Amino acid sequence: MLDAEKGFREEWYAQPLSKSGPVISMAVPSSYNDITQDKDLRDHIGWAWYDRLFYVPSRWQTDKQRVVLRLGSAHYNSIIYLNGHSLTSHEGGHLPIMADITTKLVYGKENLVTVAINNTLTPETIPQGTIVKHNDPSRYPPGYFAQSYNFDFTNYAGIHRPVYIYTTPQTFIDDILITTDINGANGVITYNVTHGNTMIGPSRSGEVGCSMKLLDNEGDHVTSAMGCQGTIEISNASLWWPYLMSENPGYMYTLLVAVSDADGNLDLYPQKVGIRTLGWNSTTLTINNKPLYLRGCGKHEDADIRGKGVDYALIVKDFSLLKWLGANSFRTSHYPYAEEIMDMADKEGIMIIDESPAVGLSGFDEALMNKHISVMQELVQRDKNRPSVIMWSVGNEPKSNEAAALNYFRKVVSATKSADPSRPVTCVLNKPKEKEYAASSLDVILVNRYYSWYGDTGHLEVIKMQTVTEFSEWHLLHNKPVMISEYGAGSLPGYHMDPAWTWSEEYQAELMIRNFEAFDELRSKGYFVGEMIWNFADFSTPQGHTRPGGNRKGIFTRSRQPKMAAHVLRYRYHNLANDTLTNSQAPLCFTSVLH
Ligand code: BDP
Repeated sequence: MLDAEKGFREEWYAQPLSKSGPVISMAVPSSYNDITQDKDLRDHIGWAWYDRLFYVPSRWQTDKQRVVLRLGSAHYNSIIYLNGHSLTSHEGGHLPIMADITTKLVYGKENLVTVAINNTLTPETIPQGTIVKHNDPSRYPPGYFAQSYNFDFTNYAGIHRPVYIYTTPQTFIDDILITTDINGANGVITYNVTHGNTMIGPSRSGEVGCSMKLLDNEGDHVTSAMGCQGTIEISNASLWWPYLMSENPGYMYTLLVAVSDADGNLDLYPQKVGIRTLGWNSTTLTINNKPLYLRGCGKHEDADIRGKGVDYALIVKDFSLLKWLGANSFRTSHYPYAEEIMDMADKEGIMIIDESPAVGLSGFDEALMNKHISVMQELVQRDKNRPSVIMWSVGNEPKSNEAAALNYFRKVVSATKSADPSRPVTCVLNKPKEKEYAASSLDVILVNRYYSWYGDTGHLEVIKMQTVTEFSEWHLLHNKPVMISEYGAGSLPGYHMDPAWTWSEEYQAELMIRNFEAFDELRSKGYFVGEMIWNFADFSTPQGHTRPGGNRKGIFTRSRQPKMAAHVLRYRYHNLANDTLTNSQAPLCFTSVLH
């Protein structure tokens, strides 16, 4: 029988793991599931242990450096030890874990970091899951259990994002909050820098001062300012525009923040700043006062071998494909993505609907709500300064037909708005609008609909009618902008059937074209603000008889090769971009989609 607590009881963290038993090599960052030939490791439920010895120079101590350990994310529940002592713990994957380790290090020697990670999901975790215990001894071995969960992607586990140890001076920049505005042709940057001080060594510090230097995207000096809070106005500012809405999308200044004290400590942080405004009302979303139409994809962090591990080549490839498609946006379905991905989005001018890991929630009690609010606060804290983030999504497809969802979503949305009043807040819905309790709290209504796939399968001819009716009614009911956040069909690359038949490339492509007819009619009504195909690429799911090798609704294969659907979408997105440009009088930079 499995002894889940063995590692804690035997204090595996007290020495390198290899002293407690056999270890295997593991890549960081990566999910551990698909790295080896071992089925038990792929399907593992429970604790996994990582460790690493690392050398710390004594210079860091003589220079009185503050030292920080930062994990980009680890999934799901992590306990971190340093040199055999408990350091910190974190619940939830997809968001960073940080700890000041200055006084816990041994300088000029090797140090040991140990991380215990548990991927078990329960009704109290976000996302939720259930451990199903099978007690029938005639059918299952003793103690047999399985993990089940209500979402359609593999619950990959491990240290998914880079781990850093970095230093700062003992007086350091703790946080920077940037907001931006436009005043005629001028850009306005408001900043608020908070700083901290470690108590190592006697400090004569007294006064701490902040100074700012603003550089343009070539690194040339624009202006300077003093003070930890302030406003900078830039004449004839270059604004942050989305891809295909300007000749120069993703324009960012660098605010070089300097914090110094009387001891001569100087901490510098180059904060990227994209100047843009967002607006929303009952029909429209705007960026820099121009109406927005989102042409995008739902995505996943997903690849073979690596699972959800950060992979730089894949990030660049995905952005290259998004731009090839003419997409201007994606949703980080169904959890916050790596900061490396968000950096690319800022730089390339790809707009993001930034989603929390709250996928498929039900239950809606107070404990879950408080946890959900903390996750939203962590997410806002991480991504608040990113120009690419144009909307927060508190979750995907909650069971919001449960009456308790009303109060629950009011509070989660309102807490998100207090954390960041500058962006609209949504939640991706799929319940019938007649009995739905989250929508009334949202700024923009996002709905997933799979006409002619999960319902009326094979009847592509009903898509237009059903989609137009559905989305018009959502708008009528709530008087808010609406968009389709998921639609699509599975297809097996190379499988062709004409007339179209389910799972063929033709069916997927035709389903999209029928949807486009509906979207165009809805757009002409003036409140339909975007469309996002499900999904950018095929992705891994739990094994199941409706998931041949995973979810096959990708317009690209898992290895990022286009299916017929990708060409169809490319044609539409570039045409839409061209339309938007003409309508908004923005400079034309249409890329031909003809081969
Ligand atoms: C939607 C979910 C998404 C699934 C998709 C599907 O939001 O996670 O992968 O359905 O069934 O309901 O393909």
